[in-house]
Amino acid sequence: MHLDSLRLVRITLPLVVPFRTSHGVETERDVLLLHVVGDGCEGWSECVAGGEPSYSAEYTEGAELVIAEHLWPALGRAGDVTAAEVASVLAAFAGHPMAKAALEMAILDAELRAADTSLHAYFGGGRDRVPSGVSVGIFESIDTLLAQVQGYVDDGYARIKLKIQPGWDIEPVRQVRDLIGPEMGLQVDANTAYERTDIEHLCRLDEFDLLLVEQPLAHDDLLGHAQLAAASSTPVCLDESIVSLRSCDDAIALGAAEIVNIKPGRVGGYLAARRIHDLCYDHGIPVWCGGMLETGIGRAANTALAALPGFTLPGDISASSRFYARDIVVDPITVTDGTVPVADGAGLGFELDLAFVESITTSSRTIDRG
Ligand code: NPG
Repeated sequence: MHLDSLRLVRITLPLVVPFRTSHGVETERDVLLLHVVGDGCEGWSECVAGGEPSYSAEYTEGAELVIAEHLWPALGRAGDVTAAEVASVLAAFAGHPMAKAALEMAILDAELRAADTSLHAYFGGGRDRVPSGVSVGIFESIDTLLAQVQGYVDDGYARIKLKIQPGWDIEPVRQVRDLIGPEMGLQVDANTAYERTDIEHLCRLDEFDLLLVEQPLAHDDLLGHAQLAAASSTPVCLDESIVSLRSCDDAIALGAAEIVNIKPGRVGGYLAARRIHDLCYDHGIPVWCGGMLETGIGRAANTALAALPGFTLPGDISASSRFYARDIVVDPITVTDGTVPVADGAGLGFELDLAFVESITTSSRTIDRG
């Protein structure tokens, strides 16, 4: 594709309820959208970086800056580029996987739309619906948590994921397990809130028959996760630690990853995400698709990824209404019988509600090829 211009659009989307994790509370998302034009085609994407550098070092403002000042000019200098070449052109720059992923994603959307094909077909087809899980934040009281969980059970989700942190773990998990019964899938996510010295404590989660415990220790503590995996009967799943194909390969070899959460933004894009899926599949390691409070753009692409055969566990691909009163796509994702449809329209499979995007735009700038 010959790249002509890139528009960087910032929008603010309020969350329907505040979302608290071990990192803090989010009440709205400051989202960076990318609109790439070239060769008579166009593509959109969203950058999944959050408003603050808490989940990872990336954040919206920084992502916009590095794209505008470094990544986009480098793509311009590279001549015509395909989505498959974006990662190698941008490899000269350290870090910034979410910013890089957003550029690859917009170019991929443009290419697929030009070819009138979907990301689902590009990935080889597969299932046309995937199981949907919901992620539940931390609350002031267990009663409030139970009321929220009951609402999601009534909505028909296939599994519940609870955010945990020291002081909010054994008791909330026990009561949620009692509420939803022994059959329903339940898992927990600590977002790196524990230390190696907590391994014995974390083993107390074993009695609740969880699908997995996600990223209890620091992102760079593969050995600690391997020690927990050896001590605990609950499968250890890695999220923040998996930043590349190599880190995934290492984690599997060390016994630190019995399950892997794949988030395209965290690993530099959907094409790297696919390769990580293939690696895990070859090793018999189950994977599932994580969520980063995406709008309908990212959620559509996530459904296509989650249709691959190694995604044997429900993803964090909840209904749009779980987080947003109004989405920026025309056909927001909904959950039926615990599943969501895999987007199969051309490109990443969404249709943007441009008028709504415009109405919530806080800044917009267009950069030419340069
Ligand atoms: O459904 O998108 C969703 C939310 C899933 O809990 C979720 N995401 O740590 O996995 C996580 C968490 C997250 C949200 C991480 C936003 C980073 C940013």
